[in-house]
Amino acid sequence: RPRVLSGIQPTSGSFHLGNYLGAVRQWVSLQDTHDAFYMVVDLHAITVPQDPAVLRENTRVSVAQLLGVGLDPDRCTLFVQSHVPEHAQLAWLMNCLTGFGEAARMTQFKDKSAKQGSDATTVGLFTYPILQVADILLYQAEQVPVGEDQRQHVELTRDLAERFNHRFGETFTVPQPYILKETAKIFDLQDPTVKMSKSASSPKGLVSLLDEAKVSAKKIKSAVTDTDTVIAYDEKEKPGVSNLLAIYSAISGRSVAELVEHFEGKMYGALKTELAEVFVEWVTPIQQRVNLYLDDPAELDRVLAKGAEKARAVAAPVLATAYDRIGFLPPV
Ligand code: AQP
Repeated sequence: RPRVLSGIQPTSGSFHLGNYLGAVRQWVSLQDTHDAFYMVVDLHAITVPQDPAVLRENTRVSVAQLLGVGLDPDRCTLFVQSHVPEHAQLAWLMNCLTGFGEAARMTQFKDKSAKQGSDATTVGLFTYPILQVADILLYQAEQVPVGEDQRQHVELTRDLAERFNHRFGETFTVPQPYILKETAKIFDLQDPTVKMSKSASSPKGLVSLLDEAKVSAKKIKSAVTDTDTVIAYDEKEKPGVSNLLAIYSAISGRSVAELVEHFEGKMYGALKTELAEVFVEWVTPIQQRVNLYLDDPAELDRVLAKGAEKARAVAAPVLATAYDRIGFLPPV
């Protein structure tokens, strides 16, 4: 079975629809066909300030959500990044192989640091794509299921794997991004030209999985569309309507073409109302399952202990090989 690896930040507690449709949904289906490693990336979360108690709580909520949407610890390896110290260790090696200019070209860093201003931007935020490189290479992952915004980081991973292999001998698998075209980028409901993101300027465009379903339904019903009236898929001319169709299609399993036919002759209001209903029906049982996991902290601990053990069994020998290849004296 080919190996996949991916991670998600525990920064806001609830995942949003972009996280789910762009990445996590694929994680669930890949469990059956791939040797899958998934983690909650708490090391990445501290690249921006975190309240310790909130971070701890959000990490548990993130794990519960991953289980609630269908990850099965018997069919995948689910763990918390800081439980596997090899991530930070391999990241140092990768830092030392990365050019400063190369890191400075990462568009996510440029966007986020521009929003924060240079005094609030940490060196951790600057090097976080390199930690991500280590995350992926530690598991010799062949594919990395992510949203479009992460493509550049997977490219960096490929470059660094090749650089390491070239300088020190064949060591790392060079991974491929696994990005599904239909849900590669889910857009903000209020501004369908920018990606749905938890750091959006207005919360109205963001649909969070754990928000009260009524609140999300209201946001869907007030999504921005356009002045035309025809329900059709056209990302350029009709970004708002196309985004709603992509979300509807992914949640319901019905193709966009089928939905366009279904809505023929109907107004935008019909699409929004129906999608709001479909969303509430879909998210309610997920929220119930998440709550069940949150009510059983002992079970969450068991899942994470087992996950960390399985992850370390793969990561430790890979790190040891990299240490050896780079010329570190073996510990005596
Ligand atoms: N809008 C999106 N469409 C498709 N995929 C998306 N992802 C994020 N937004 C979209 C994918 O979700 C996975 C987890 O990303 P993350 O850990 O970076 O999550 P986040 O910090 O919650 O993402 P945001 O909202 O995009 O964060 P900020 O506001 O910090 O920029 C990744 O695979 C990502 O591609």
